[in-house]
This record gives sequence, C-alpha cells and structure tokens, in this order.
Amino acid sequence: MELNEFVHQLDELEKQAVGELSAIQDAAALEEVRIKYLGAKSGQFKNVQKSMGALAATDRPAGGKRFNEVKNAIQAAFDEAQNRASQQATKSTGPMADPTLPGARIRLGHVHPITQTIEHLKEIMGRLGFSVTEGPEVEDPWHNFVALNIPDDHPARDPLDNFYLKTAEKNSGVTRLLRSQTSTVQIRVMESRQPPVRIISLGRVYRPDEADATHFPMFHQMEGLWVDRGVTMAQLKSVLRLFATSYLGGDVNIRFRPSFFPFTEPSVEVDFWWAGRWIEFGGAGMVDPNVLNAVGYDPEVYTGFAFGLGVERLCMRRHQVTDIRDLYRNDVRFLRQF
Ligand code: FA5
Repeated sequence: MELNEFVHQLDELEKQAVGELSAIQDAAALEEVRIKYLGAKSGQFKNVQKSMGALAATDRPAGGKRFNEVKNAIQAAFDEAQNRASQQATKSTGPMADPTLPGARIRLGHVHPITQTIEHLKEIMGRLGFSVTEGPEVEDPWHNFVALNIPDDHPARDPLDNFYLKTAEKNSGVTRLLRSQTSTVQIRVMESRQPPVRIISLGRVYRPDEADATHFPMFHQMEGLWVDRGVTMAQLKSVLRLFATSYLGGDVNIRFRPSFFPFTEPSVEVDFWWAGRWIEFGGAGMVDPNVLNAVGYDPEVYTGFAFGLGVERLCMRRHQVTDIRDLYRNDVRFLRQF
C-alpha cells in the first residue's frame, strides 16, 4: 500500500470521527460512536491500523507517526464528548430519586350514592319477584295525568306544579312535560302487556319544588306495580314492610297513613320513623278501577297495588344524610364517604 493512500485514509477517519464526536451530547450516542470507530474487533481505527502492515518498510515510520497523531486527536475528541455527556446526565435527572419513598396515592372515583341506592333497591325488589322496567322522562298528559285518573281541572296539572315544555308544544302542537312522578310507567307497562304484571321502575322525576333539606326539584322515585287476580292490600303492606326491613334493617318502624291519590283507592302514605319523628317516604294504594279501565284491564277480574317511594329519602335514611342538597352539590369530600 502506498504511504499517500494510507495517510489519506487516516485523514478521512480523523475528519469523520472528530466531527461526529464533537456533536455528541449524551452517553448512549457516545457509546455508539465509540464502537463504530474505536471498537476492539471491527472499529474503523482498528481496520486502518491493520493496513499499516501493508506499507513498505521505509514508509512505516512516517505512517506510524501520522497514525499516532490521528489516534491522539480522536482520543481527545472522545474525552471531550464524554465530559459533555456526563454533565448532561446530571443536568437532566437532577438529584437521584429516593426509591424508598412511598408513591403518590391515586384516588379511585366511584359510583354516585343515588346510583348505588338504585342498584341496591333493584336487587332487593328482584328478590321479591319484581322485574325492572323503564319509561321516558319527557311525557305526555295522557300518561302523566289522564290515564292516572287525574282530570283536566285537577290541581296536580297546574303549571305551577309541573315543568311543561313550551318549545316542544310550540313546535309539535302537542303538550309535553317532564314527568312529575314515575306512576307514568304503570300506564306504559299495562298498555303494553296483559296481567300478571309485577314490576318496579326507578328514575328521575321533576317538580318545581323549592329546594330544602328534604326537597329537590329533580329527584328519583321507585314505582312498584303488581296486578293479578286476587292481589290485596295485605300484600301491599307485606311487600313494603319486607322491602323496608331489607333496606333499612330489621328494627325499622314503618307506618301506613290513610291518604288520597286519584289513581289508587284506598290510598295510603308510607312513613318511616327517623330521628324522633315520622318522615314521609312515599304513597301507595290499590290501583283504582278507572286506571285499570283506561289501559283495557277488566277491574272485575284483576286487582293490583302500586307504590311510589322517594329514592333520595331512602338513601338519606340509610346513610344518615340530613340534607338532600348534599347529594347534588358534587362535593367530593361528601361523596367520598359512600
Ligand atoms: C307520588 O308521586 C305518587 N305517584 C306516589 C304513588 C305511587 C301513590 C303509586 C300511589 C300509587 P308523592 O307526590 O307523595 O306521590 O311523592 C312520593 C314521594 O316522593 C314522597 O313521599 C317523597 O319521598 C318523594 N318526594 C316528593 N317530592 C319530592 C322532592 N321535591 N324532593 C325529594 N323527594 C320528593
């Protein structure tokens, strides 16, 4: 091999290696370049060194001198790059993390107390043989009033007691409102199937009630309906008592008070004893024959009972919540307890 060619190879190697090393900032890239040029087995420097043996004996001193110069230049560039990479490493990671410190605790979210209550109520009523149905929240007067034996001039239809949907009425010409009770689902179920019917329906209802400790303009009700041959008031009381003791415990005090609803006859109000007084949880009664007629059931053949309970008040009684508004403030400090 000619001396010229050998020196040219060394020049090229120096230019390339020093150029690459001077751009290096981190340890991983440095190691790659080290292997490429200075690797013991097939690094480019090693290859050039091997070809020194092919020089004429008279050219070797000059070739060897240049070889050492290039070797020192590359070594110097390498050392510099190594310095830079180690400075960079301290800068980006900062002080070493302490692996013995406990990790940051991640809080898990969970289901809202009312949703938990709804699931629990479904489970209890399921064990008593009631299946679950649903109905729409936007209703028409037939299902919210007429079929429930609430005539046109009844105060329950007053705009002050209901959320009528003006835009829907203007656009379609028919009256629509947010349902004020889940009793609407009784009608929808009986219209769509023949007895025996044994269902519950849980969902939101809306009333322009002023919010206080026991009232909210949006709340949930659990409606129950059992229609068959020979269903009696005694069964209604048994079912509600069984339900109450399952959900609130064996020592719960429950009271049935005579009352009036247009869609049941006779009607009762259901109270639970709570913190030294009776609190109303719902209404119930034997399905009025007019309602059975409205859905095409023969009241001479079938009888039934229905009830509607406030879900929030049940949840509150079980979990000792004294203000219904706490359930809807979305304050995680409160919600976390459930
Ligand atoms: C009714 O809504 C009847 N549909 C119940 C019924 C069903 C009777 C089937 C007979 C047969 P009432 O308006 O009383 O009844 O409401 C029932 C329960 O809903 C109340 O006892 C109470 O627990 C709850 N409730 C009523 N208004 C509110 C409110 N603004 N906020 C929270 N809960 C309420």
